[in-house]
Amino acid sequence: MPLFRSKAEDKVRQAGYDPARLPPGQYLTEKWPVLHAGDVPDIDVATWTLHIWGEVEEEVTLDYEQLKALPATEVVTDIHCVTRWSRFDASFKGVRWRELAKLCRPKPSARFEIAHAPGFTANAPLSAIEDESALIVYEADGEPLTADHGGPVRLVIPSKYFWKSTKWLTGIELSAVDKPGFWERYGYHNDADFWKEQRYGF
Ligand SMILES: Nc1nc2c(c(=O)[nH]1)N[C@H]1C(S)=C(S)[C@@H](COP(=O)(O)O)O[C@H]1N2
Ligand SMILES: [Mo]
Repeated sequence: MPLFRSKAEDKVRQAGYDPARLPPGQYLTEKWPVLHAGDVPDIDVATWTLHIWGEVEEEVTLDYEQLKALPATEVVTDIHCVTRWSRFDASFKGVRWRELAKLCRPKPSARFEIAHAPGFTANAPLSAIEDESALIVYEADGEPLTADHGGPVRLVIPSKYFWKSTKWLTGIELSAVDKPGFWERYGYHNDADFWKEQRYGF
């Protein structure tokens, strides 16, 4: 076993976790790093909206109160950044895609979702946000999501490297065709499966 891996696994064991939870090439961090390109946008909860459009029967715009009025779900999950840090048992509260799908009614042609934020997009198959553990998040670790971590509202897609979890979420576009996002166009792997170490390239 490579030295990096055995040291990383030792740290996981010392923290009381099963090393099998650590994807290849990752190490455990106890803190929650803040990572993004550019500056933290100044978003006012009072005027923030989430717009859902594209391959839908009904275009939907929700404000923060309307989002919070939808059935909420809490998810405890591990998150894995392509820069190699992993954080275990992160807790998120928010709304499952299925609640938003009831409102926008995706067309059968909808196969991809493109999450939009100011100056940022990230794409994934629609199935990635249909996943039980994916959430449109407004609370983390029991507190309202801070601006640093993408507040007021971000996407969390635990099945992919964390760059697909768009912070400062303002829109979800459904598309029949895939549209590579900010990091994907920069050379990051389109699929971003951390078990397969799909970090860069197609
Ligand atoms: N809008 C936006 N969302 C983003 C990013 C970004 O640059 N802009 N960076 C991504 C990357 S690379 C990571 S690892 C996570 C980091 O989330 P965190 O700062 O809450 O740990 O946000 C993702 N979402
Ligand atoms: Mo990342």
